[in-house]
Amino acid sequence: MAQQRVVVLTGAGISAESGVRTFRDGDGLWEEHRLEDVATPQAWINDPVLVWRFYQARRRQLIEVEPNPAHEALATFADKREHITLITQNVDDLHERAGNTNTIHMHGRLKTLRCEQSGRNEVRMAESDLADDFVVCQCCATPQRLRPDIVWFGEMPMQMEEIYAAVEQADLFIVVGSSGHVYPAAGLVNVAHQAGAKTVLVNLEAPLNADAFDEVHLGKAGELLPGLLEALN
Ligand code: BV8
Repeated sequence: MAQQRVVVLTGAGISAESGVRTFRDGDGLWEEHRLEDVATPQAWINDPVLVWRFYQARRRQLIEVEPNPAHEALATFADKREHITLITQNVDDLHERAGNTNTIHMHGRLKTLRCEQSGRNEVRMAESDLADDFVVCQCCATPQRLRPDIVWFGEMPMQMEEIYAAVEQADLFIVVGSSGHVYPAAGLVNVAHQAGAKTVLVNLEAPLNADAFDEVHLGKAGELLPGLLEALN
């Protein structure tokens, strides 16, 4: 069991019990904003102030939230495994704060901002970086306005080669807290299944792609994940 290659993919549901809003639940982020207005490259061109304020509000919230028992259980589990890859669709830093290292943030991160001139990203979470005004880079002779270091709809997710390589080698593929709406993330369970992995889902409700999983555990990640991972050790 210890030699098993494990890949874990998390979504907004794993951070829900930390108080981070999900996207598609009742009080989700997409209830207030049309995704096209705040999470696409075109939105950033059309109304950078609206997009910037949407992300600045979520960046400021990072300071108020803490990892929950699901993040902690995952970090403890990963500590004991030799072959584990943690991929998250989330842009918060709760996996890192729970102790996970080298988490793959396939949809980017709220903590870092990206210079569109140089392509470099830098952590910018100082008080002065979190106001509603734009923030400029420190890497160009003429400071450039920084953009959120987020993968928007229509943009290529990060580290896809690494992600496919890990999923194709997996013996066990666990998804925690995702509605299975967004591709290519929602299709990774099929890649894992094709590669012969056992596929397990932990989610509050049955998501769109529930049928693709060998095992489905419905409930809160903070309540189910600790016991489930314990049983795997
Ligand atoms: C891509 C950053 C090409 C933003 C995000 C037209 C043009 C271009 C592309 C497309 C197109 N039409 C469709 C596409 C593909 C598109 C897509 O999938 N659209 C959907 C809406 C149909 N995908 C893309 O554009 C992607 N890029 O395709 O590029 C490409 C691809 C591959 C190779 C080469 C080129 C880019 C997608 C990334 C978009 N950016 N995030 C931001 O965060 O502001 S996606 C966004 O949704 C978040 O990152 C989030 O993580 C992600 C998925 O949502 P979930 O994590 O699942 O969250 P959700 O709220 O939906 O669900 C929460 C779940 O948790 C629920 O099921 C709930 O029951 C459960 N839950 C709640 N509480 C708990 C719980 N579970 C357990 N415990 C609890 N306590």
